Amino acid sequence: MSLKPQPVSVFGVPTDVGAGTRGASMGPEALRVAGLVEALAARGIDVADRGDVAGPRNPWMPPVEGYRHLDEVVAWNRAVMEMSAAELAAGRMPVMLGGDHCLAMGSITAVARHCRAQGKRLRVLWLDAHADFNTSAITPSGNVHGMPVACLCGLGPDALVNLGGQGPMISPADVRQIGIRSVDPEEKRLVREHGLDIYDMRYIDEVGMKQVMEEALAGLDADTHLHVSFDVDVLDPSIAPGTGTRVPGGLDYREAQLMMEMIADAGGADSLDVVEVNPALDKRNRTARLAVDLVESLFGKSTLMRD
Ligand code: 5AB
Ligand code: MN
Ligand code: MN
Ligand code: MN
Repeated sequence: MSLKPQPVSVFGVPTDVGAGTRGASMGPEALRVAGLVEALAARGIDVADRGDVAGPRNPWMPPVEGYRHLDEVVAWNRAVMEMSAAELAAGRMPVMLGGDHCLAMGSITAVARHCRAQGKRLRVLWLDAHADFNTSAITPSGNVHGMPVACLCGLGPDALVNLGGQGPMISPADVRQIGIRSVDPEEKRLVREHGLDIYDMRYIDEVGMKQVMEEALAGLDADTHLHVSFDVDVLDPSIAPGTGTRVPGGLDYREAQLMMEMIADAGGADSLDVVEVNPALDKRNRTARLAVDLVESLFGKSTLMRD
């Protein structure tokens, strides 16, 4: 399959209301400064920068009944959902620049509704060190960026599960998680119970990224919408220090690049999140620059003479 020549709309979501460390709110600007929009334009892609969506400030309060900042999380996700839905309806590929990973609830809710309306199948690639499958009952932190996959699968508060109408929006069978290496004890039980398909770091070590991606992308066809949710903490902290929840033992540069290249080879993504870039923790915008480099690979940049 060759890359779909679809136009792209980039938008920023400058908030960290779902995170436990402040600073991911500066992620969109860091990604722009690293040249994300220009890099796509240089590949001949029709790309528009829609600017940033707006939402409430981070009140920086402790969790209430297992959630931190639930009202603010809902407000930001509604804005993300509306922007993503408008771009999908216009036939454009939404690229959401976070912001923390709670925002994937808004983007994926929009994508799931779009798929339903178009009779398409959905495949979500969740690239992350974490499974993000906590609930208010089991979360060790109350931070909603640790809960988006569970909420999308129907395990969460009504305001998030039914953000785009009657949820659940997706099923665990739609999701492939890659790069996982930090799952909380109760979260582990829950991902097993719901049968999430997890390609953890040990599996990547054992069989290699090539086989992992062949398995994660198996069964895609022209009627499948591919959503990629790229949490930069999937990368090893030695190459991507600018993120709030660093876990050692992540993807090295070449593994990450191959992962993105193989997505491009499979036809590319139809929607994308780039989240959890935290410039306050970064060194000279290194993490944002690496994210841009990898997004270029996702859009078909090849290391050899293949493009
Ligand atoms: B991220 C943790 N599991 O729930 C929790 O960065 C971390 O979007 C969540 O993957 C990390 O607080 C959320 C300990
Ligand atoms: Mn995440
Ligand atoms: Mn993560
Ligand atoms: Mn994080």
